[in-house]
Amino acid sequence: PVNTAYVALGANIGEPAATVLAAFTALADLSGSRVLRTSSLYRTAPVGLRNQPDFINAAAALETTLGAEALLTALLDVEVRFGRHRRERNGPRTLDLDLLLYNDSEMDKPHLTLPHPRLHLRAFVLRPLAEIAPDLTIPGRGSVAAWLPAVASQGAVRL
Ligand code: PH2
Ligand code: MG
Ligand code: MG
Repeated sequence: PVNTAYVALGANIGEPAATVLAAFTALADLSGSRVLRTSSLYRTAPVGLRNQPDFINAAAALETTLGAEALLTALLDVEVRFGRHRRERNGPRTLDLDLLLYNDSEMDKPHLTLPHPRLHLRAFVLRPLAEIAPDLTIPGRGSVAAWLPAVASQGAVRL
């Protein structure tokens, strides 16, 4: 069976823009998967831990035969290949790949919550997601478009 998944990409160490572009290719190379759409890159102010470099964020839509858990494992493996070391929560990272949505799954497991619990509150996720899927509905939360005004004051510059 073919599934649709949305992934958020983020980076703020090294060469973040080049990293995010290379990560699009890494997503296309995942087994049983193809990339349907990729967003522009966005420069965004750090949310959470503020004393760190701006981020480059983007989003991608995938079609995949991987299950949600297998896809998550594959995403974490890509992060490691791009040199990710987990230090402080919300701290700087060479590459962060977050599984936002998987079909219309709603689940809450220790390592995987779907939809991503904060996706509708963050411009750095919503803006790129709205670019590639303006009509998307976030299960349990309503349309992506409806949440955009709520994050309008957060800095996110499309590059
Ligand atoms: N990721 C975080 C915490 N804060 N801020 C921005 N602008 N972009 C991110 O990708 C980001 C963040 C945790 O993953
Ligand atoms: Mg993450
Ligand atoms: Mg994240």
